[in-house]
Amino acid sequence: MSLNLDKYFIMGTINCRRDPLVVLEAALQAGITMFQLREKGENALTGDSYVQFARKCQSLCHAYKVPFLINDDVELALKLNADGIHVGQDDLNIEMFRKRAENKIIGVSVHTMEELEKAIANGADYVGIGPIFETSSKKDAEPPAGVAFLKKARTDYPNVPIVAIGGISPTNSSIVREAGANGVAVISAISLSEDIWKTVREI
Ligand code: 3NM
Repeated sequence: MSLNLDKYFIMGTINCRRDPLVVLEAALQAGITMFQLREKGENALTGDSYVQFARKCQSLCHAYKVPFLINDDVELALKLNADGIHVGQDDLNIEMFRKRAENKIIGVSVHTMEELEKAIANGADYVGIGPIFETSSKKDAEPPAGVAFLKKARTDYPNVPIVAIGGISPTNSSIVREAGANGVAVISAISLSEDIWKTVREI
């Protein structure tokens, strides 16, 4: 699956007010280029219902030829033959996943230049940089960092695929794109949008 970070939608059931599968299909129809299932937090699905929901998300993504990634859960990603994983600062996960799934996409969240360098050296296909702006979708998010680190990362690593995350919306997406991000990753801008078509077009 090819990597296109342009409009990267991340979602779990708790991020939606409407049926999450309806939200996902609307986002796919509107042109998202990547999808990450991030089933986390209070009241998140677990066990069989989690796996079944993941399978449904995967088949929707497949129908629209959009890569389907899973957050953190290496075992589920391998079991479902997902297109990739996104992980935090967990080198073990990267190594294990790469060994068992050579051609899959691996994304890693980074917050410092050392983490970025290490992620790339370990074989990450892209890095996520955030939170750029204030976010209420991640309880343990660090304070908003603005675009300074993003700009530096882009200057020092002109060819590393970078997706920016955290509080990104149609009104500020151009700021992060201009700062050097290849694309924007969003949860709430799409999952809570009243007009998903318009939001996806605008980010
Ligand atoms: N990771 P929203 S911020 C999942 O900084 C996630 O690594 C972040 O949600 C990071 O688009 C974040 O609703 C939440 O702000 C993004």
